[in-house]
Amino acid sequence: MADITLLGVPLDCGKARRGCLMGPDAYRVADLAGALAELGHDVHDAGNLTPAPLRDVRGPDHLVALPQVVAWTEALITWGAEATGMPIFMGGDHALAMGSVAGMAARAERRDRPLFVLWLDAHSDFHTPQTTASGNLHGCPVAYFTGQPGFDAFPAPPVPVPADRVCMIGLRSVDPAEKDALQSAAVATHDMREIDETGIARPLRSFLAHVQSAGGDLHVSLDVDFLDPAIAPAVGTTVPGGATFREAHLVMEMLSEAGVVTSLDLVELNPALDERGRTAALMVDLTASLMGRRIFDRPTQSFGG
Ligand code: 5AB
Ligand code: MN
Ligand code: MN
Ligand code: MN
Repeated sequence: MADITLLGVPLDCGKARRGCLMGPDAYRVADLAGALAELGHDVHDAGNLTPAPLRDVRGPDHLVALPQVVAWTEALITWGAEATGMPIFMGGDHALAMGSVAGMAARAERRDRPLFVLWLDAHSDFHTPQTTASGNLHGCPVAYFTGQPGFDAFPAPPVPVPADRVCMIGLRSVDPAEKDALQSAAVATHDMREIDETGIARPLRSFLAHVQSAGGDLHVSLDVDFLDPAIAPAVGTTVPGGATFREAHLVMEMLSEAGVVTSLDLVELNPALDERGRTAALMVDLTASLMGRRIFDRPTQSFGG
């Protein structure tokens, strides 16, 4: 059974629309801790993280809340590098993944293991401070933690994650600048067009085989907008045509059976946009599936790397 630490990260400055700061408490109200404890895990709620002191940092003028995002990134890297067991980062918007992933990469290096990242999102979040048109830094984390240039205001990621260790599933909104950048990087991208045709298991299975054969740690970053808005309305950036209830659960069940997941982000939940807490409840159920809840039990399996 896993030693799980729930860390609240009420970061709400990766974009202009507010509400994600209530995410950690929405997960507490939906009893994420209880759902995981019921599966036999050792669960500890570490409360909410606070950002590092604000520094005078400079960047392109149109960026939203740059000093604040830098301060959260610093605190997350410091916390993550020392973390033990299985951290679950309860967001907060997706700008938190700059620090959560960079921190987990530092920890993986200490354990002498390569870190892989599964990005479950409608968006590729591969902008740099120079290419983002919105100025919203929740659209930039993957470029940051893979070590793309242009993040001078930020602490350098201690151990950049090579782009070929990142797999994106669920894409359906990718900006032109991101497309160009993704084409020259080695990120594995699986859009909804591909999922419609081949099913969601196929790309996931081959990525999990790769992680298993490399003996890697796997960080999963789950953006609420990965899910179809019909089942998950509580997010500011809904895009139609997302993962269904069963597609999302299948991903979580396969991840659990692979036995490689070592950390998780739950991001972009905006409780002010939820309907009677149903999106928060679904995110809790998905996390429970990831941590072993099953219809019928199945053993850990090799995905044939
Ligand atoms: B999310 C957009 N590409 O840069 C931008 O929700 C959306 O963390 C970013 O995936 C969405 O503003 C960020 C248009
Ligand atoms: Mn995202
Ligand atoms: Mn998104
Ligand atoms: Mn969003």
